[in-house]
Amino acid sequence: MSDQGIAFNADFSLGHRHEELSARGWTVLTADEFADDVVGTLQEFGTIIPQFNGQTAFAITRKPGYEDLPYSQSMNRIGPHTEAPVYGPPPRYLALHCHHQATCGGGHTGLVDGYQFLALLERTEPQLHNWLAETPVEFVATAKPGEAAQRRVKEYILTPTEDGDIFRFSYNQFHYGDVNPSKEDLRQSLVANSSSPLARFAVLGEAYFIEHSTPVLIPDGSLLIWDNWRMIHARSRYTDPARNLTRYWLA
Ligand SMILES: O=C(O)CCC(=O)C(=O)O
Ligand SMILES: [Fe+2]
Repeated sequence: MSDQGIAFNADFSLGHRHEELSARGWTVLTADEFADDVVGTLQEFGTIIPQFNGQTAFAITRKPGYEDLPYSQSMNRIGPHTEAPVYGPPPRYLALHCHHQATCGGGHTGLVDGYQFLALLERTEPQLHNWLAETPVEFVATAKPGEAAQRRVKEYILTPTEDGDIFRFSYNQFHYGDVNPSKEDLRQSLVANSSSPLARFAVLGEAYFIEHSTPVLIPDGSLLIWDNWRMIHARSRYTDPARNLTRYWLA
């Protein structure tokens, strides 16, 4: 290896990003920190795994057919959620590589700490917290809105594992009974006018997200990585059709 190669590796050490990810639950790598090697860089954080469609890289950009749906390939708002709660386990980390960020004032990826939300519930809503600890919740995911194939799982909102606690939350699931709801599912909310503990949990989670989340507008070329067992994320509505990101799931 040439001296230049050694200097290159030293300059591009990502130790501080690993630290930020574990301390805060999310980090942003600037383009110069990973020098175009997205896959090689992500492999420092985990193993890249297939998503709902079997692909390891998924385009988050506007596609026709989803105009009325809270779906990643629409320009609509997506409510607070953890990714792929129907997986056992869900992807440990999520990454979004931004090719072109929305320039319309929307399109923020919001993040908030789900463990902190649960800790607050334990203090302020002990009965609800107990209910969550004792009651598994069903999660359903249609791979793509309107398709027949579905995954389902019954899991606790917080599942302890040897590798860490897995937190699950899905606005779409709690309101519409599916992580990727269809237009029919959207006609009625299961949370509005419901007094069930799960509906209360959903409302409190949304309120916590609104009050405490950090909106991130990923700069062009940068890579946002977060801990999907810990953080709740969401997306604000946007109108710039050129917004274009690639999503990765890491085990
Ligand atoms: O578009 C975004 O910023 C994130 C969308 C989202 O939640 C996802 O793709 O999982
Ligand atoms: Fe998501």
